[in-house]
Amino acid sequence: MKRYQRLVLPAFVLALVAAPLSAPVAARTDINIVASNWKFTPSSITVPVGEPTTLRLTSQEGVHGLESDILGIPLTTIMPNRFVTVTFTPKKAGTYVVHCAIVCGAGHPNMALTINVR
Ligand SMILES: [Cu+2]
Repeated sequence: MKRYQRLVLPAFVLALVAAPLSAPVAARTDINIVASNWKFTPSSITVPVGEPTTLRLTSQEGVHGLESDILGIPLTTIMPNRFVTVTFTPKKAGTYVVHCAIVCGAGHPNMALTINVR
């Protein structure tokens, strides 16, 4: 065995062994949501309890919003043709109907995102 092989091989084995130890403990859930007049697409999502979820939100038309004290989602304004992200960690399993947080027109009262926490 040449000298460099004796050095490289142990380093390679060490990297394989060490990699799982440095991997993140919990995988983060990322979900894309598109708002329009007057719905969220998708209208229903499922997220894990006790783990962070990041929503990546944009609007196709109109200014909309998302906010939920119980789920830990701060008021997030969703602007047309912009992307905004919000990360939250739901504490309790259940089905939460989160209404649009910004008055956006005739369909506003019925505009909601259902978040299933499992
Ligand atoms: Cu609205």
